[in-house]
Amino acid sequence: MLVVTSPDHGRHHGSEIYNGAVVRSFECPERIAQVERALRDIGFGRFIAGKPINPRDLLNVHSRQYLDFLATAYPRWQAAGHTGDAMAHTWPARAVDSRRPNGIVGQLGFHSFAADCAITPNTFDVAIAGASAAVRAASLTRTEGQAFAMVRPPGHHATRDQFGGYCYINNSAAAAQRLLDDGAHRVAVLDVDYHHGNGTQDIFYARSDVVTCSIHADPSGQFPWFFGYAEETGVESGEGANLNLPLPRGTGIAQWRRALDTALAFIDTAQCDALVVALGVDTFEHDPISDFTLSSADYPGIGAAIAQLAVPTAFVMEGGYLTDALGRNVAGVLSGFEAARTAGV
Ligand code: Q9C
Ligand code: ZN
Repeated sequence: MLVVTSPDHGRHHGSEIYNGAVVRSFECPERIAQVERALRDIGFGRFIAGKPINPRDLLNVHSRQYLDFLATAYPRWQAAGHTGDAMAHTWPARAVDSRRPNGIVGQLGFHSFAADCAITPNTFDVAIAGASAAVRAASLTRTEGQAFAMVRPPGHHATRDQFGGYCYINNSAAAAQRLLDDGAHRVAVLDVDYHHGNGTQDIFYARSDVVTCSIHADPSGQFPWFFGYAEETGVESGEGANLNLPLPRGTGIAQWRRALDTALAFIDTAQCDALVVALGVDTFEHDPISDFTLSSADYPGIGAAIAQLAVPTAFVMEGGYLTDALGRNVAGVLSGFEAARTAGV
């Protein structure tokens, strides 16, 4: 499988609020270093770097105002006399039609929804490079059949105009849109990260040309808290094109696999001719911020099941925070997928 990299990802490492203190984020450069090591150890894939992105690929999934904000947020933060990472501390809570303030601190709140997601001097460049790799992976599925975007920061929580949950640019959404622009009739995004893919849901919520499906922890007890319920099914022409499969605390592989079967049947029925897998492995039993109980031995079977859809498939790296196991679990999904594809089953 082709592995598309974002070589300078290590230039971004944000901070987050955790247990009442500001700490270095769980979403750290070592994550991708581990994935790369695990893939190289088993001789998996051919590595190529992402290419600079066409701005169109970003404007399809994010507003221009948001992209301009992200691009200038750090220098504005500094110019306003602040130091350290740019973080919001006030949000337009429950005010749907909030005005957009002028000041940098107010705009940080306006364009974000969580205090786990800081902007560092290089955050914008690194996030764009990740999206570039995801879009390139999507394009290459036309000739390759499948590809993996080995990127960070992740993207599935980023909405059209808000960052949060360690995500700034929605890499999976940009990949899905690229597949459409390359000629796919309908694209599915299957989100297997432990957390609900609220950003991807948001971006495609009123559309039927991208079908979104997320398997995740019940948001009544877990981030992103305000999205991810089963009754969120889409609006307008997107009605019925979003499927949420929330699962209880402690979910293990048997229950998780039943949800995957439901998801795969949903995608199959929608007659999608290309697939993006938002690949988080924070479903792992020892993940430090999650509570599902999947084991490393479970991941190859997940990849093999996804291969049954038999459509061009772009995997895009999302979450997974037990760094030591991340490589093994990601390699498990990808090699399970590839083995099933090669066997043609
Ligand atoms: N400090 C992804 O997996 N906030 N994002 C963390 C613990 C939410 C996870 C709270 C975690 C977001 C892509
Ligand atoms: Zn996650």
